[in-house]
Amino acid sequence: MRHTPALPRLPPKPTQPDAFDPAPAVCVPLFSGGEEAAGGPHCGCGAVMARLAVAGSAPFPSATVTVATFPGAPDALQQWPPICDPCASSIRFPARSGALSSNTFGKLLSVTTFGESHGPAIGCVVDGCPPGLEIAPEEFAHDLARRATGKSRHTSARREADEVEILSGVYEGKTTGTPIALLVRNTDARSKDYANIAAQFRPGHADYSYWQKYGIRDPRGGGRSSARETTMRVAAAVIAKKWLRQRHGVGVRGFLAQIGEVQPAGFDWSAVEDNPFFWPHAPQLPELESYMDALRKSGDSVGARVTVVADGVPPGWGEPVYGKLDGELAAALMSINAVKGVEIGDGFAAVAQKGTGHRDLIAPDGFASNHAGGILGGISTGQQVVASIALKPTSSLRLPGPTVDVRGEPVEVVTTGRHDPCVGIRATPIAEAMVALVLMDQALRHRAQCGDVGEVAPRIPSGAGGIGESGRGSQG
Ligand code: EPS
Repeated sequence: MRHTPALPRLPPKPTQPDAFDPAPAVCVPLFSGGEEAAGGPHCGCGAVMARLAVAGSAPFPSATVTVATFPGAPDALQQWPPICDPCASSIRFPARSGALSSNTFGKLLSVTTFGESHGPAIGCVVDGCPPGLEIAPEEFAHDLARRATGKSRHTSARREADEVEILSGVYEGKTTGTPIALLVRNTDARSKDYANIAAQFRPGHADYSYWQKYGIRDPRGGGRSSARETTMRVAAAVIAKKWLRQRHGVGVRGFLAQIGEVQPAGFDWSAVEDNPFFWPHAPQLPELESYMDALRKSGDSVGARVTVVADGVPPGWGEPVYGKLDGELAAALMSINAVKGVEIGDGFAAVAQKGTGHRDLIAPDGFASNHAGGILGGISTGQQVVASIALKPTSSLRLPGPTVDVRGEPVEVVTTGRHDPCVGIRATPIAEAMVALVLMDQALRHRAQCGDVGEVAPRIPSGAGGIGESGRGSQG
């Protein structure tokens, strides 16, 4: 994808000082979220205290800086703008990575989701997508259907249309570089299913922790904690997947790597999209069907493991030390409902390995294995990026169990309604989505900082150890 500006460039205008134009003399220490300054100079340039107040919420935050009145601050510095250059930059981008209530993630590509399971709609704003990417409402249908409920008897029976409306950021079929707002209306919520448990806490569910945190919650379908929210992650990632494919030849795909005790007995990528489980070994499907049928009849639920693989990621994506590619993948994947563990490459198996076994030997014709999951030092190596997640069993069960109500009184809870006996079955497209969004953000950040570096060493081919290349999803 290449975006060509339609008009010739105009000659540059003389630079105008803007509202934040800094006076270079002094520095103001900054504290996000309106906290009081704790003391100490910000950059050793003779600072005065200040307060940074972030108003509004991402993706439309605004920031104001006020010089605090405290003993010793020179009078001349009580008025705006006494600020030095390094601090000015942090004022200009104050809330980008620090949206206060954490409904936004990503830096250069940021995604904000909103909405509850039984509200009128859910939606997202994707900000930072480069202009000129062709995108049409129909392109969202495929991945949203892969994630949707009601597609087989093994998932929730709720039937949502999951139709994406593009509200902004796209003109004549192309992204304009402005925020892309996507909306999906909720059409099949059945809130009466939740009437009996509105004042109770389901064991193993977010009911209790939301209540303690906010003192209020929308109990209908779990409100904001519902997996319904993941619809918008998948929708946002349709944009990221397309950009990654067109711009870098990167493909992101996943599969169900374990359900309960059952593991794939073979591996074939072409089998994955042909069954409702995203299972990579077709001969096991009858066994899985019976397993799930028995589980559903029993009223219980089960956990699962999903693995996501990104092919074609070039070396160099990821920012040490606090923006490591693996660190951001872990955070993004961990933010998916029910996820309790994330592994990159061999993950926790590395605990029992020796260095000689774990290191991925390098030769000019390629890496000999991929225990690292395609990331070293937080930066991609050019091998497959491999991440796996562990999902807990669904906590909404029709089998009774003891709990307490909002007054702390003991009660027995029974959850009726249309729940997934294994949330992992629908998690493959969601995990792919989070990986794609992190990769696109990191790709844009790599271009922003290191776009001029180019390739300084011969690229080592991906080599052995790719998922699906050695018959069983082995990593060499
Ligand atoms: C969910 C409970 C069920 C699922 C829902 C996730 O919702 P409800 O009881 O409100 O029908 O259907 O999943 C979706 C609606 C979806 O689109 O993924 C939960 O508690 O997380």
